[in-house]
Amino acid sequence: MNAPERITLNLSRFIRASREKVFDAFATEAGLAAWMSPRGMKVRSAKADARVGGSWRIEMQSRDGSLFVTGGQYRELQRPSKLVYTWKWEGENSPMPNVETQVEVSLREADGGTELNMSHSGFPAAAASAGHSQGWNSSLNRLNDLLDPQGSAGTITLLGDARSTYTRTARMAMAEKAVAYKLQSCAPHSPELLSVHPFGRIPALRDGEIEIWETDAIVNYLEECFDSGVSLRPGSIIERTRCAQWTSAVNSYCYDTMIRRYVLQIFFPRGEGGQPDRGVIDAALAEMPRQFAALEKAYEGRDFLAGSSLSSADLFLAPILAYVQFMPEGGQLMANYPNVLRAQNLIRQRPSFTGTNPQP
Ligand SMILES: N[C@@H](CCC(=O)N[C@@H](CS)C(=O)NCC(=O)O)C(=O)O
Repeated sequence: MNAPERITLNLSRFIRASREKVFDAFATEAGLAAWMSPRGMKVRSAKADARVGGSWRIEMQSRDGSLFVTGGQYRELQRPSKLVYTWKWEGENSPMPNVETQVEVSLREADGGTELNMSHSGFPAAAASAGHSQGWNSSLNRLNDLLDPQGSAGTITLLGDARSTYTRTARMAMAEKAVAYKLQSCAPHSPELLSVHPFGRIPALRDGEIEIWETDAIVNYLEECFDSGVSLRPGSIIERTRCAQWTSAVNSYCYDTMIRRYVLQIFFPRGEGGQPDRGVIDAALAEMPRQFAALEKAYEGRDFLAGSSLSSADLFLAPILAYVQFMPEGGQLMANYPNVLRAQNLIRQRPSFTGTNPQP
């Protein structure tokens, strides 16, 4: 009987650091401890006896405390150009029990940095290879954070437009969480954007090979992956649920009324002769008091929508209300809601808001 065919996963990436630094990140305990787990997990312990026949072992820990342990032996070490080592998961959370695979990493000098080519071979099934592809892509993003002078801006790009409220929400989330990124100017439905977002809306996020679209999903990704001590999802169940509730309400009701049928109707008129359609605007203005009344009540006795601290729900609303207040009729209407004004005046003082002004 033929042996079952094994699958090989091939990955490559450019890292803005010398080959020696990249090599050492794979072959020293301090190096491995600093990056060798997907985003959102940490390395609890790392061992590396970097000589041929020497062992390596890593304990990765997820946020809920679960441990994932892997290790193996170094088979070839040629600093700074090549490493070959075996890989075998251990313990109760092993995603691939009793299977030994092999990792081969080659490092080539390129464009002031290192081109890393990796092949991880010996997977018994496509699902196992796909799972490891996700894990490696995320871990290599962390390797990049560690070695690239730009940190996470070396892998994270937000595709969007600084004028878009949703783009601003994502940018505010990154500013609040101190996540470095690049903003790539991109229009809705442009080919570049459609290559990431099937519905062509902005923003979309690229983190290396990982692509995320829909703003709340982007916030979620940041929240799961970057533990800077700032959380945009409240800790208590009720407040976390309020955050989800207000995010949904702001997206489903306020954005449509306040931005799509009011602000955009004035900035990008679609009525007869390229004029704003007054009927559309008046209908939108007529719906706003109900929305402001709900917001006024939510802000009663507090400064944030979901409870006692800033949450992602506030980041969805603030860019919308900034536009509404800027418009003559919108500004007049908003003046009737002191709690809303107080909360907006507060959030507008945050560096995440001032630093993402579309017209700095
Ligand atoms: N549900 C999307 C909405 C994003 C969205 O509508 N963005 C606007 C710009 S602020 C857009 O792309 N508009 C283009 C269009 O509606 O076709 C999200 O949460 O990201």
